Amino acid sequence: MKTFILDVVAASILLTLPYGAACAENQILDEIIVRGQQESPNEESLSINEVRESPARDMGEALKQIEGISYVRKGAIANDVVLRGFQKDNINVLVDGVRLHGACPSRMDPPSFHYDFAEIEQVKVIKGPYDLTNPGGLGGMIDAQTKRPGAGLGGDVNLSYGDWNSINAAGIASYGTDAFDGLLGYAYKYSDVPTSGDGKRLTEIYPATSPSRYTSSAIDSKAYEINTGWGKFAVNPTGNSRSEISYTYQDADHVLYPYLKMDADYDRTHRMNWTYRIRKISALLQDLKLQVYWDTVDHLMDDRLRVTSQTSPRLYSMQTDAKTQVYGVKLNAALAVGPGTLKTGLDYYNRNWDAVNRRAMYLAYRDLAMIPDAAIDNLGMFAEYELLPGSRFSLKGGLRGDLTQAEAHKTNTLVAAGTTRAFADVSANLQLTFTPVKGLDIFTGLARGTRTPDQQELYLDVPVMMPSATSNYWHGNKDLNSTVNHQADLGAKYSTDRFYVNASVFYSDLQDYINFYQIPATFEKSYQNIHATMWGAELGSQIALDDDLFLRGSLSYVEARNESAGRSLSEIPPLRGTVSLRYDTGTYFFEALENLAREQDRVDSGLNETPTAGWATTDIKGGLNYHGISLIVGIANLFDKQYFSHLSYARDPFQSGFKVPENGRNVYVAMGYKF
Ligand SMILES: [Cu+2]
Repeated sequence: MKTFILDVVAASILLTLPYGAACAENQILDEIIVRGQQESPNEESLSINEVRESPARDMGEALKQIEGISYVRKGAIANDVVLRGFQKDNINVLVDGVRLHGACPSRMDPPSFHYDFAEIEQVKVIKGPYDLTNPGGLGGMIDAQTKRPGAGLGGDVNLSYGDWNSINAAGIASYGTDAFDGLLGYAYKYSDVPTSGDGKRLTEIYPATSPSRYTSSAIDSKAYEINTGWGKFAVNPTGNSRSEISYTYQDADHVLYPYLKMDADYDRTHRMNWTYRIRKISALLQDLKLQVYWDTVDHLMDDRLRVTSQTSPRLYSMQTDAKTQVYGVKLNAALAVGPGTLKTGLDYYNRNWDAVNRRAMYLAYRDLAMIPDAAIDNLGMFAEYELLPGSRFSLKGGLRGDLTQAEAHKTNTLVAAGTTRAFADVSANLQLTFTPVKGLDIFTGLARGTRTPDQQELYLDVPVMMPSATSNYWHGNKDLNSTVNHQADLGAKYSTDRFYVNASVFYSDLQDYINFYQIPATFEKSYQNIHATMWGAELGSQIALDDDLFLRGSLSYVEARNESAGRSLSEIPPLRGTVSLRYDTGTYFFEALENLAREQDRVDSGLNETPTAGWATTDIKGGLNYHGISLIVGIANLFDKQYFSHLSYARDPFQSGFKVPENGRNVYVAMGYKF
């Protein structure tokens, strides 16, 4: 393996030298132009090339490069995306517009865990409740867009290898003509347990007295092993129409979560998506798209790798067997009306969620309807009008209405089978972009976003025999209301071909924000509607200096308050920033990146959340790009710093009680070949 890598390095350098200057123009300049001139100040994007250069294990981790995005870390993989402090169902995390939900009630498998990098071309981010084409997403939307096959025969092979035997291998083959195209892909990911800056494995964070500590044989086991296979096939019956069907199967095996008291035995995911699209049907009807999708996840977790399992009559003392399924249909149209475009659509989805918990001792492994096979049905429609850009003012606004029903199909101690709730929600926004001089865009937005409570927040039930300070009764609240977010955004972006700077500020007033809390004077935790406010700001800039040097910097800040209780909200990321300097000729590059985070001392005292210290780490990387071949060598956390992200400690349920440190120094090599 090592000699092979060295051979490739040597061959690539020899091939490259005579051509260095010729291929100079330059992906980074293209990125500056896209970010500076093609995206609104409240939009961001991440290309798959940027992901490939990073040591990120999954999309949740890779997206932290974007201002305003951070992630919850539970172990070596399966990081959960956080956008401006908004988590979970407060944001929509989609793939090609498909709604996808994880099965685990502890979010071991967030949506972004269920697709592989290699499936994705780029990720689009909208900050704030400005997407009306999907229900929910009151904090924003993250949509991963999958690769589309090009003309002729094509392929893409990627292999990365790094410390802790971490492997990420993927291959795609595609073929396309005018009439049809298709692709097939396969990806394999594996890693042993990473070590943090103190030299200890993530499985060694527990004291010797903790019953949740890993058994001696599990400490050195693999951290995860994931196989993903997918295919996409499309026909173009006429020059203006296209029908596309895609299917993905993912099998994740033995995924460790030191953040929790259990680990995943497996996650098995099916994703299917079919679309039919016709453009330019008439002068009025510009675009018509029908989409039908289905996905399902089967997740099993237990404590068989922990000391808690060792005295139990079965392999495990606690287990959760969870299944979820989403299917939906969307019909969207774009019409040329007056001086602009009217977009309108009708959509429906059904999300079912069933989690069965089994525990030893007094529960005698009885089946408990932790999430009582509960369904959410949502029917919505929207209309949005956009004045064609080109003048100094561009205006966009719209309205969306949703009718939602939640129903439990099983009985638990909280609800009886057949219990239903109904919700009616209205979302709306108005966005104005003013361009006083070329290159300067000023964005203002006013929006109302909503989201309904999910099955877990409504109907969850995890009884304990004797609730205590260390063993709380965790349950849902079937009387929760939908959250309504009234948000204002102000942003300014200035750009030229070689430079952009983007600054944005937002303020959110959240009525009926769904907050996880300790019920006073009890040993119970549940969800409550509170009045909350959030505000924050982001700053991003990228500059092409002379001599192929590029400077990039970012800052993200958010502050969130529980106004009902007069204290901070839990799990809010601290002030963060990055600064990087890159030398990039278009053929080869070298980059040094500094990551910085301040202390987070705005914590939720009601949940006994504790402050997290600030930190700074350094990453370096360098590489070559030549005629479709790329080679990257990087060192993340160069100085092997021991540090913690604030979002690395689970409160409840099945909390382990320990923070998961970030990875220590790790070296990685990534190779790619595209034809
Ligand atoms: Cu789980």
